[in-house]
Amino acid sequence: MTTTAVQTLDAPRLRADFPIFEQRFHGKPLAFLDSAASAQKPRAVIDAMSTFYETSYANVHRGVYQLAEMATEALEGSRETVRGLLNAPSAREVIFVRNATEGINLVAYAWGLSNLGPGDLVVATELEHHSNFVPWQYIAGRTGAGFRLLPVDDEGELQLNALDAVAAGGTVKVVAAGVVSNSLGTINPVERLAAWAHERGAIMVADAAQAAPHRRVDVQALGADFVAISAHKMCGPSGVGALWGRAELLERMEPFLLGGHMIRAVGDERTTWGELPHKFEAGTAPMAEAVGFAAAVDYLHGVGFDAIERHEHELTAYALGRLAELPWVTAYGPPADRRAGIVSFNVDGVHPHDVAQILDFDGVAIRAGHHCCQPLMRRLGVTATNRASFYLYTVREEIDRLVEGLHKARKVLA
Ligand code: 7TS
Repeated sequence: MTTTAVQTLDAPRLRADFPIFEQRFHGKPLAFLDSAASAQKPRAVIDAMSTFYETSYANVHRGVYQLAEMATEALEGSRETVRGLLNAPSAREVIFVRNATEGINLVAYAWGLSNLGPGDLVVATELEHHSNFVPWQYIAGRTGAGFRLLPVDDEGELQLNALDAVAAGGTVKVVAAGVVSNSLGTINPVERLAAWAHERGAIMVADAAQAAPHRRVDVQALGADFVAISAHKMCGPSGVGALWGRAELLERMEPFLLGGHMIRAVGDERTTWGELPHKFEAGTAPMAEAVGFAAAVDYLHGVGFDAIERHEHELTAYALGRLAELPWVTAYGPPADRRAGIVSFNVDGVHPHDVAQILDFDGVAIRAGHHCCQPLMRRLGVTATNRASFYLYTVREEIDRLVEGLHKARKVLA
């Protein structure tokens, strides 16, 4: 007889790993419902970075002395950990960048400037975060290529049946889409978009910044050509992220940033580029940050991605259910079974910033604004929303405190 173990997680126990929860805000315990903006850090990540600074710190890929070799090993070991996280075929294809935004800019500049021109099209989506929208709009503009948007329906799900119409009249060269929407939590069918892109000879650029913290991101299963993530959204430090790209594309691309470390030989007239990944890693690497990133990945593996996904799904269903009890709240986005742990909503007659302010007095932290998705806000017919987002340390009681706060906000402000 075979049994399938159902992976679960114990959020109250995991909270003890995160020093931030020891602190009070306005005299209240912290209900941190803004992990989609950036996640909190477990002690394991903070300690890994401190230990690196205390025992193994020197600049990498330069020194011949033992300490420099230790630092280089730490950086390259971290790269291997990120490779494993993404199931990338080779660590050469994993480039450390500052964040997902920089990773996408790298592709837009280094691939886009050389490969786009008049008659070509870049197809992004109405759901995109500005990070996977503005670089493409800009590079399309600079190269004379067209920039088109795949629309969403009223629930914020991509309308794949509009793809061919969106692509009419041009040669699609780039399809740029997020794996999970940061505003609505929508989980996008990137595998299908990638197949559609490849049928047309286009590249697929997947923004996995909001997916990688919460679910397994397997670059080979996604079928994308480039995938960008940020460490800070997945319990890692700020200042580091990763771009995965197919080696055959990266090898043919011009560099993005230029300077130290990324060269093979510098002549007075002309310079040749180093091997992957170094060609795309100009300057001193984010060494301690990469070590923290790897510690975060190890931490998440320890908790288990299946357990994280299940936990968030339960919280999302619970939150949507609680919000549905409030006739004066409008929630946006698809049903709980088709989204990650993100809930966007508005309280009738109250500006989202005022709602967030009232909640803050009770120690409840949510985000209010356009969430770097102005095109999506226009599509939804709003200028801003409130957004609560959940992670492995979120407990139901925090959602109850959110709902209590909404009652209060309505009473005081509506
Ligand atoms: N892509 C998505 C889907 C995101 O959610 C974000 C950040 C980014 C890209 C950019 O990440 P960065 O690390 O390069 O800044 N999203 C948010 C958010 O939802 N609230 O604050 C930042």
